[in-house]
Amino acid sequence: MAEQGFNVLKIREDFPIFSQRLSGGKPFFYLDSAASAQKPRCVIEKEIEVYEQYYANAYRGVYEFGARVDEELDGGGDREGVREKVRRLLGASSAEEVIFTSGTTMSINLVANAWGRKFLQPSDEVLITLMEHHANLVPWQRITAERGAKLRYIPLSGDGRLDLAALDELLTSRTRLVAVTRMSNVLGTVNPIDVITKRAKEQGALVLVDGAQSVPHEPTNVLDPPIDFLAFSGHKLFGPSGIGVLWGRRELLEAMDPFLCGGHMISEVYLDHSTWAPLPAKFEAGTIPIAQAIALGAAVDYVDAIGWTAIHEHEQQLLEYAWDRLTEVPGLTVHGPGLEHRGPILSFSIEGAHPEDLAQLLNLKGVFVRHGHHCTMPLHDHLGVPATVRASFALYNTREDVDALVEGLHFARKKLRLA
Ligand code: C6P
Repeated sequence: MAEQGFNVLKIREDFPIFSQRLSGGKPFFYLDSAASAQKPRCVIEKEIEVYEQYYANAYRGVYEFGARVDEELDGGGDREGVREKVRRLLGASSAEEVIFTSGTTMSINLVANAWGRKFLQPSDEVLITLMEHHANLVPWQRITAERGAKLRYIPLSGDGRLDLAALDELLTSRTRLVAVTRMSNVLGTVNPIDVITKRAKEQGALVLVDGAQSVPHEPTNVLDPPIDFLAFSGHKLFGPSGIGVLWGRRELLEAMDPFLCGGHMISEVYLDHSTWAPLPAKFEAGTIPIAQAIALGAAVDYVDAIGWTAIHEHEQQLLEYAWDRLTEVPGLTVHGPGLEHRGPILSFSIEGAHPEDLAQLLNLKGVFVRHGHHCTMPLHDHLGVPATVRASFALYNTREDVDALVEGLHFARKKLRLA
């Protein structure tokens, strides 16, 4: 698929689920890709291929199937491995810096435990933001408490962007790590990682980027700006669930102790001590999700073939269309910044309507959205609402999805006697 050839209807044909109908033959409108994205046929087929043609454990068997699995993961012959595909996706310099995890949550927990437990001292500070997903908040809460270090938060401006004016006061020589999301899963806010990284480096702090929401929507380059860790989940990038990635700078990963211990992550084991395998095995204890990791490679190839420019343009146009159309719904407030500072995520409240009622009523019209606190309780406290409704878009969404959302909201308001 060439970049100029982006055709959303053709794209939808790549996703078997979009040929499904609801009971009674009703169509559905999937607006929950920020929670998990649908899977193209190439990803599904790749996973089936593994199970049907050469399934075996990874990094264990020298026999033909075992060797094929290892080749799919790490390359060999003229086959490019998944790790190399991910390296390219992230603009990293070495595939050995790509660690397979179960997802963003595991990746961040790995850093908090393996780096934090070893390197955080009682006078140190970790700086995160008020818009973080619990996956980039609770691990830091726990590890800073355990190490006697301090957790500080970058506040938000009135329109849901980071208050960068507060950075000078918060980011000091005591800051060891800044852990920040590139794209908020609620506000859609796209954070200026370049500005944050520059200021962090001036103070000698490391930077961890939560790429769970950004990696599926924009090109990623971990070397520009030069961050230290990046986490993302395969299932939000049209890949399988159960597989994710932690990328880390080699010298940091080498200095860290393992997080989980067991098979594959060791070099030598004696009765009284063990030594660690080189990267990436050191952080991949036990059996990785084999077929899922291999199929993640198919997902990376899929977005690669479509191209980020085409994906971005399509999603931005859809976002603009949704932004305009939602203004037609009386009493609706979209949380977060204006279009120029956000990705394709729209969380909103409607005066007098409970988010769960809205989600239920939208479901009656086949419109699938998420409601709740979206694993961001401190952010919702800041917004002054316990929950919101969220519509999120991916490369396969259309204006029809937006129209269905708006019609569904009019229907919901009527049902709730708001209209
Ligand atoms: N957000 C959402 O509906 P996992 O669950 O490990 O794949 O991803 C965790 C995670 C971390 N950071 C951000 C910014 C996220 O959005 C998520 C997952 C989903 O918003 C599920 S709560």
